[in-house]
Amino acid sequence: MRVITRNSPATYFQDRNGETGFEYELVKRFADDLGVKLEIETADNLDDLFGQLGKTNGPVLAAAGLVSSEQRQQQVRFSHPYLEVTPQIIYRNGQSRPTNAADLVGKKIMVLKGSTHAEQLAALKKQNPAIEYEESDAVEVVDLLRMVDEGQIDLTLVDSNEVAMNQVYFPNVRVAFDLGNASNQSWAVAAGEDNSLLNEINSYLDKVEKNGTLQRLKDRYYGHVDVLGYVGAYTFAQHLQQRLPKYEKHFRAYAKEEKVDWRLLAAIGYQESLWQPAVTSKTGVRGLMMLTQNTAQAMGVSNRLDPKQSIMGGAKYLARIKSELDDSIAEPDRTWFALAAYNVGGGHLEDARTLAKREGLNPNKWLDVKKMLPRLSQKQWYSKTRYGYARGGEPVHFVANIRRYYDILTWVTQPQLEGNQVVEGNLHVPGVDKTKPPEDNPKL
Ligand code: BLG
Repeated sequence: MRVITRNSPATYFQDRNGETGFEYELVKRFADDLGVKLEIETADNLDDLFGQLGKTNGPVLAAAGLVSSEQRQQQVRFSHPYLEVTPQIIYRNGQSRPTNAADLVGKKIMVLKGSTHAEQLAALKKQNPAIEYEESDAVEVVDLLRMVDEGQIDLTLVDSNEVAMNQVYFPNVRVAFDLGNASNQSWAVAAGEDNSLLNEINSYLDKVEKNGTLQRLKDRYYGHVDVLGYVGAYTFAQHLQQRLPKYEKHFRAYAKEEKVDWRLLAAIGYQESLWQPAVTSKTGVRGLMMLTQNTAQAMGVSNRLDPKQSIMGGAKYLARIKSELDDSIAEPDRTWFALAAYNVGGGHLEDARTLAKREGLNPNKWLDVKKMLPRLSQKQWYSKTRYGYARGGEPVHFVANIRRYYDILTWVTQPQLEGNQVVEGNLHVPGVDKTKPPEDNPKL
């Protein structure tokens, strides 16, 4: 089955583990359900995308964050909706905040050529001819947000899901106001009489809506602001730019040495200390990776406040506790168990697994064991365990937060620089090569 999409974090992109993105994950499950092979094609811009879809026969669908509009319905057929989005005017923090359409006058505005946002601005301009805007087919949504973030343009108009996802890259980007009503994203197939593909798509989308798969995907891609809060999301974006570059080379180097993913290590460091080397917890645990005195000693760390040593110790400890986990625990759960053990210790984690078994749950599934961990702080439960009391709620939050940071880090870091090179300061926004100045950047 051929799928036409766009190369952007909300749709489809490559990361170290291969192909990913919200649309990709949704459409891959669909292909797996049908038992067919997926062939992904990317279109450079929206006009191309609709052109490609129109030209083809055979099973082809477009999964590219498309909103059905009257104009588009003349060209293609849309599926049931899977995501509700609202178009939002975006401005730069520190500038005066536009609050209505009249405030768009005199501003430098850019949107994607051929987008529903361009259609919306065209309609506004009819009522208010003083509004000026530019349509570009050389950019993606992330580029537009970056240009606002860096002050190259004043405003853009993008969908709320893109804002939610990209907030963590762009600390200066803010929502000015919603322009118009919510609309729905759908997949599209070529115009025609044959409804067989469209029917399959619709029953698949109905199914993932009912069984919760769709909601889980939405949470993972668009839920950061809900989980981190707006302040947390800006703060993370700021720390990504200001703090991570100082430690990135250590994360990469020791992750490589211990054969763990450096982004996971960096995510632990963020959860532990917000990437600050001199922190001490109430319990006397210290440093960027928050090592206890015992752990530090066992890992050969003489100064826990030295960020390089701390990261070395954290990497070693993570690799060690992971290798000590029961062989029956498979990935990806194995990684979540290792994180929990990093925080609460292997003994208490074992206790929670035992409790899970007693309850008829699966001791090898993180989803089951995380339900048991909080019981380790209740006497009726911990009194019957081997290692006794533990603050079992803490590793549950710990793992959830780290997974969130890890997801974000896998999007913002450049996959092609993985491996043998250790490169400093190469935060990457998909679609834009941040290592090049704007004038050398073919996308801008
Ligand atoms: C962890 C240790 C584990 C240890 C557990 O504590 O520290 N991990 C590291 O040092 C990396 O080795 O397991 S044990 O050896 O089996 O006992 C349990 O003691 C650290 C945790 C503790 C936690 N942070 C890394 O996640 C912490 O500081 N909690 C207190 C927070 S506060 O002071 O109440 O805010």
